[in-house]
Amino acid sequence: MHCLALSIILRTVTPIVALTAMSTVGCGRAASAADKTHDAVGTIQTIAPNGTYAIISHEDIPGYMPAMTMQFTAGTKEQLAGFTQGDRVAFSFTEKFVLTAIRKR
Ligand SMILES: [Cu+2]
Repeated sequence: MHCLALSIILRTVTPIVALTAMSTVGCGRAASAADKTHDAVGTIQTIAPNGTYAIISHEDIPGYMPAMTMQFTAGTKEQLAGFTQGDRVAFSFTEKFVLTAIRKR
């Protein structure tokens, strides 16, 4: 009886502890330059056949980059599924040019 109750409590508490630990780590790193993201708007020129990157012509990003055509790495394997050449997109990316978000506009 006690073991069952403890097991239920542990199952309930563990994900919360894990989430708290993750958000604590996230907060500690939030100020680092490597985690900084930028927002941009552009047009997709190419999607890699394996979905690992996109070449996007982006508009001027004030204070960061002038308009140019460049490669962005997909953040996940699924991220660029459903996008194709010519799509107008709004997207965010890290200082290493990894996409953190992308949507059609
Ligand atoms: Cu650029």
